[in-house]
Amino acid sequence: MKTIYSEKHRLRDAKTELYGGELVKPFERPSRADMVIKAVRQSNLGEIKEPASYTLDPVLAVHDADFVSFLEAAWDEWRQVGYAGEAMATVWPARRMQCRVPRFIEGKIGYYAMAAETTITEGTWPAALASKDVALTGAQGLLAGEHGVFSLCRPPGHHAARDMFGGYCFLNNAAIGAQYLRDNGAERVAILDVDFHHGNGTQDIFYERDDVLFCSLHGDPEDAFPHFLGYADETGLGAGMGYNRNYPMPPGTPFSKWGESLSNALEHIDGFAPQYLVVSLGVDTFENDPISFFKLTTPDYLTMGEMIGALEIPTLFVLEGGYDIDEVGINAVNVLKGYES
Ligand code: OKP
Ligand code: ZN
Repeated sequence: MKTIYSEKHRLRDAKTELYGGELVKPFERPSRADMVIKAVRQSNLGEIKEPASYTLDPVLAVHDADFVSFLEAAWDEWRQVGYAGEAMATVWPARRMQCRVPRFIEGKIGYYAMAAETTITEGTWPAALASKDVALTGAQGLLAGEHGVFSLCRPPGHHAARDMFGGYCFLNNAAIGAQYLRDNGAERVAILDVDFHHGNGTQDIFYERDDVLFCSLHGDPEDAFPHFLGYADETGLGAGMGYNRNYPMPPGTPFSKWGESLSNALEHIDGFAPQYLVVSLGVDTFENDPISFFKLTTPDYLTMGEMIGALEIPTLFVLEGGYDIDEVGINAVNVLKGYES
């Protein structure tokens, strides 16, 4: 399997994340991708390719234009105010307040943020652009007939909604890739999100559509980020009714239980008969992940890959989370190895 990878991920190198009331070094840091590409090399998974460059058109196919313009300009606008720190949201259009985009950057960033932990910094926008190129180049590989491609995206994307960033995400790489497949001939595309966190952004983008099936396995929003989406009763709206499936699971969930949800999701995906599958591949379900609460082990990721591979659908794997720096590479590559076996 080919891996698409860009060194430009390094441009996303925030100094701060708001965590537990403190500003800490971000969990989502460049060394994550270093560990994943190292594991790809050591396992001889296959060729490693630079992404091609794409215009904003495939981005604007899933994100609102005003949101994209905001992301592009946010750091400059923040810097012009003279603030010493990284750009961070501190105020939101909460219940019964006006949902308008204010002029001043402090208001604007609050309008477009879904959480406060994720700062916008100098290289964030170019890194996000490169990350979507990695996803799109992977999608192009599927269109060219490849059976599986790994898009080693960083920053991740699945929390990014049509008009919101946060949860370490800016542009929704998996959604951009899935939409690109749709726009280039595929009638039906399924997205399977195995990251520990609910893919609220991806759900948001496709919620009213029946051409893109979204299935997400994740920590119960009662207990886990993003807390305000990801319940089992969110099944889609309008034409999209029945095309969204959430599998929330409790703290301590081991693979024996998690795998039952996966089997169920895979059955539905199989019944949908998509031309392509996009997997939002987060490995923060790992037992030692510092910010999550499932109990998957390193060999479980091989089994996960085998189960996905049994569907025999051309699959684009898009990297999402995974914060145990020492194991993120081996766990992610195990899924790909399992898929190929
Ligand atoms: C991004 B991805 C935990 C706080 C969680 C944000 C997590 C973003 C995860 N107490 N903060 O889905 O891996
Ligand atoms: Zn996650």
